[in-house]
Amino acid sequence: MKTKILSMLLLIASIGSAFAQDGEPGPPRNRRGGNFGGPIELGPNDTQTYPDPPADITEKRPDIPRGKLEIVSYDSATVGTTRKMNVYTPPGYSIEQEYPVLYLLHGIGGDETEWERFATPDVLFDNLIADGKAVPMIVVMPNGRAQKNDRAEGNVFDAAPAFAVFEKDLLNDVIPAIEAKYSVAKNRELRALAGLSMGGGQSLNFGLTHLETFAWIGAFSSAPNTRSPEELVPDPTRTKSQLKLLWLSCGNKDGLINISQRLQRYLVEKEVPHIWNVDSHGHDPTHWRNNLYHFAQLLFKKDALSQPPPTEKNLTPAPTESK
Ligand code: FER
Repeated sequence: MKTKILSMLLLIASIGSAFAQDGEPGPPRNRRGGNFGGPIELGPNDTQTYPDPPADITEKRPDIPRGKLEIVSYDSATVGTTRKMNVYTPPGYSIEQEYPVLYLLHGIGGDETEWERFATPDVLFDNLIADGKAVPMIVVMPNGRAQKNDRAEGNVFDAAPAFAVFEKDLLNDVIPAIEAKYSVAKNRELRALAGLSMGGGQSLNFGLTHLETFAWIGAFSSAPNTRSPEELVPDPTRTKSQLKLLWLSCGNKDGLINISQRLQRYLVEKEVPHIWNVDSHGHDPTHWRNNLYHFAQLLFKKDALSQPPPTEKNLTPAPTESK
């Protein structure tokens, strides 16, 4: 019961922090009926394939090596301003090695700090790396609203076009800035792109049409900015041969699930391997955190798409409230 109330409060707080940045408390103006999108219709394959992880995956452990989180500025020729991104370097980061990179994109109400507020990826990755569950990688959290004023202000939906412009900023400005500053691998097999909601749509739109740049793609609760499956995967055979991992997920209480379902159905029809995880969450940070946790463990590993999902048994069970 206590956990239920706590998670309800967290959900309310997260929606508030995602959308109440124009000084008006509560959900954004054009949010319909307390949930985005239309009615939710679940099919037989819309099931949870990866279990909810334990509650402590983002708990700071005092006894393990820590990575570093820093705000980095870069000059964006696309936008014509100096922009900011949040960058995680793993524990023991050294220029003697070349690291793979995950570019991680936020939602419509967020900015370069949103993932940190929602899921503390630095703690999540420190824990996964300490347990040998994820390979050391750099995680770049840029600002996906590619316009001069890139703060999440006013009606956040007005900036939707700037989320499309970000394709250029990412490819021409963000990636070169990261590759100039950090010791990173510069090939597609060691570059991943993932995001939540608007950032999920961006990851599909930019990733699937730039497989020469990204081989690993993750999209959690993708928003209506997601292009049609035919545009994203015009040549299924080619997509199939280039993708190392395509992770699609959505909560079964998320009114945007039809966006992910449309692509997922198409991928099935065209026999493009992918992971489809429909858990019991809504359009909320728990879904994003949990799916990042599982996605991160597959990244940059051999045969990621054919790894069997973990079962409840090989996960540490969440602590029970009372006996
Ligand atoms: C929409 C509903 C939701 C939309 C975008 C969103 C562009 C994005 C939500 C988010 O990023 O959380 O109609 O249109």
